[in-house]
Amino acid sequence: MTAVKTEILKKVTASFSITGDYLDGAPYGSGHINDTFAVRVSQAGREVRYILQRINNHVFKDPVRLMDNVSRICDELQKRLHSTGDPDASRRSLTAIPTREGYPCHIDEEGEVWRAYLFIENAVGYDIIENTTQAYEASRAFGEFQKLLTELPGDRLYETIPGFHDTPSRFNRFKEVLAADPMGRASTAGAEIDFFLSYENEVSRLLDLSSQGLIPERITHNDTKLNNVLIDTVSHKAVCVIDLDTSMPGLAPYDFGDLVRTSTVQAAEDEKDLSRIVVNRDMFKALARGYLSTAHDFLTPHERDNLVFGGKLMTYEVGMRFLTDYLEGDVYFKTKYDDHNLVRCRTQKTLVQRLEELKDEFDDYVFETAEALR
Ligand code: ADP
Ligand code: GN1
Ligand code: MG
Repeated sequence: MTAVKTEILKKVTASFSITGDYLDGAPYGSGHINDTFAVRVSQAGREVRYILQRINNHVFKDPVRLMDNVSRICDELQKRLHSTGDPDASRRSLTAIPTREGYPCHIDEEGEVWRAYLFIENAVGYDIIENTTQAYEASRAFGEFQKLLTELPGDRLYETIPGFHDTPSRFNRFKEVLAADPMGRASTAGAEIDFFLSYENEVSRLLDLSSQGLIPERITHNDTKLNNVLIDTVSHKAVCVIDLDTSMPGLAPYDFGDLVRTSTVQAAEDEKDLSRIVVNRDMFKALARGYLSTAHDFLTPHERDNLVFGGKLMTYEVGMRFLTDYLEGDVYFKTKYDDHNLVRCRTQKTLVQRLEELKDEFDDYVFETAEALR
């Protein structure tokens, strides 16, 4: 993250329809893509927080169209939540604040694109899963997110990153970068490269089922890592799904899959001690129960039968993306040290192996849980 001075945050805050006196602002959260800040404003003596984000325009080529998706999704969520009389509706979806001129984002003198959201208070996102309540709640919330968006009116949502979960395209890109080896790093990642190359015959499974009409396109979140859902600090219920930048057409197993990747192991995504990459069966079961509690009504049998595979595929895919980024010189994900992406890749590789060992047991559990809900 390029450092952002507090005067800049103050100026950017002033460009949004935010009233009151600016107090301060600081980097916030642990996302890998955008630059996120929490700013504090005094409104008639009451401190109010906002989230300001500098959208990564290397990753998102058209932030204005992206914000159009976000507004449509948030409006629909609010409409649906209000219609059920939810007393906490305003905390249950993001609310973007327009600029003073009424635009969804602000473009600063350097061409950087900013947006502002109401800060959702008394709720936090977890980087590492702590208990099965969190697993159940996170998964229930992402299932509900899909459910509430099944009838979104209007055109197909804009694809903010084309081919985001097109694993075969990502596989080809990995091979291209590997062949070019621009940083001369391939020799330091031989075992990882061989591992990711060896899955060629599995990378297109979900897209093949989709093109055969067996798995439908839906509006999915596509980045369902655990810290992209905020959980109430008092009730421990999931409050709000956040990070809607990749919410767009996708397949249900992608969303369940990234939950499996990020919520079944009680270790960090960049854990170096691979003996700590142990899949907690109870976390998986809570995820399955939570997701099916909200998604069971609309899931087709093929979607349901591929949820567990989604976990392996999403873990494989992001592991390969970390490896590709390592080979390319760390141009996509934020990194904290030289081989950070390689370390992340190794963790994902280990998790793919662990998930393969549990595949049959997990498939059976999903099947039985879904049958019990019929
Ligand atoms: P990234 O795409 O970089 O992951 P996110 O949109 O996920 O960015 O935001 C980064 C972090 O900021 C989140 O993990 C969460 O902790 C926090 N955050 C984002 N939006 C809000 C919000 N509206 N209210 C409270 N916290 C938020
Ligand atoms: C990124 O934005 P964040 O940190 O929630 C990435 C995901 C990866 C994830 C790995 C737009 O998610 O696809 O799975 O890192 N988001 C984008 O932690 O590429
Ligand atoms: Mg995030």
